[in-house]
Amino acid sequence: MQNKLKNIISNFEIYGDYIISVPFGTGHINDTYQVAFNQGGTIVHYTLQRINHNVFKNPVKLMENIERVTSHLTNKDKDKIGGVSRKTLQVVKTIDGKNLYETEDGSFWRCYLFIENARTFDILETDRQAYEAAKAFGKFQSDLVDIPGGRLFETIKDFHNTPSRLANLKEAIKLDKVGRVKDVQKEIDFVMARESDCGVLIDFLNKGLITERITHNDTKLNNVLIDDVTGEGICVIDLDTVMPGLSHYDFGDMIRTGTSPAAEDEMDLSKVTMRFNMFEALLRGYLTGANGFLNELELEYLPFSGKLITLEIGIRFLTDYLDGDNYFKIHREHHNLDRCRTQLKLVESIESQLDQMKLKVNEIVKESK
Ligand code: ADP
Ligand code: GN1
Ligand code: MG
Repeated sequence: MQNKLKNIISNFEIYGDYIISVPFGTGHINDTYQVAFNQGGTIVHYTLQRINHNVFKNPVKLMENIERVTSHLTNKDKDKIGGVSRKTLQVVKTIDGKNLYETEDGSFWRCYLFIENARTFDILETDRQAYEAAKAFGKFQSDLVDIPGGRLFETIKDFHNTPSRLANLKEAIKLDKVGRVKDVQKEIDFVMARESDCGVLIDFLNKGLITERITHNDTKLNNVLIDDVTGEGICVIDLDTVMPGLSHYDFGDMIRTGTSPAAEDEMDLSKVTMRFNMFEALLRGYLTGANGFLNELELEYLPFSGKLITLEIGIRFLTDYLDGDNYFKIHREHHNLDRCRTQLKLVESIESQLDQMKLKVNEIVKESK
């Protein structure tokens, strides 16, 4: 593998002596490596990623999106020097000037500068981290409001179309490809009891009550780098799904991944809960970063968004479990079912706190007027 990776990275515009590639991160889709070079006595790192093109069918257009987004964000950054910033991902080109390298066997690779002295957290430890990460995502959305060049390419169609995710689950139940339906009736019943929630946000969009925006669409809290020294949310990463979407699904995914003290695949469900203090910190951070661009209905449905996307991701894990684990990487038997169960438990916890969450939104919006 080292030889293969060394060979791939040699096609990018990087000087120095190759040292080593180390697998990095806990993502479910792409393969990520941190690659080290010795550049005149200094060790310099890069991020090398294989794009999963079973999931992202058009890597070329995906990278065009990323180039547009990163150039726009870099232009907005007042602290940058010489066109390079630590606050935005910087794409490293291949030696023939492309932003993507395709191997002979048809896999697609890209490379970024590695951002040093910052890290991501799979489980947030403090309110401050929640505040800073959400602020970075809010600013990200707000900075992209005026991206030039027309609508971004949809890298995955219907990515956050919850009714269509539910339809996929129904199809998987009908086909029962690997005979697992009999073991998950409780989970299926839980989801079906919430069928009417699935279309709420899409219906608002179709009625023109909320607006399509440029959103990140995978705002897992481990997709923001937190600065080791200042504790600020320094850079939003994992840009494959940046495309037209609803701001709710971004805020909702912060609730999903930032409020529970338990891992996404925790088997002890008693540990899964929506911590209200983390919700409040996320809300304050997001509203500060987004800087007033949300309308009243968008604000009102922020708490609900946490419930909806958690249900949606639960539906997706369950569907993949019933399909035989083809989409998300798994590392143990029943991994997708374990992940589904944490999501459904978190849905319950959010449901039981929805009224207080709404009151908190009102309180914070009033404070800022
Ligand atoms: P995945 O789609 O697998 O989640 P990410 O793009 O989020 O891939 O990268 C995985 C992890 O690698 C991140 O959580 C982060 O810790 C680290 N990482 C990715 N890109 C960079 C970068 N440019 N600088 C520093 N760390 C990075
Ligand atoms: C996947 O690649 P990663 O791990 O950041 C998935 C997200 C899910 C998430 C669940 C392209 O994200 O939609 O919310 O897993 N990404 C894609 O943990 O499907
Ligand atoms: Mg990621």
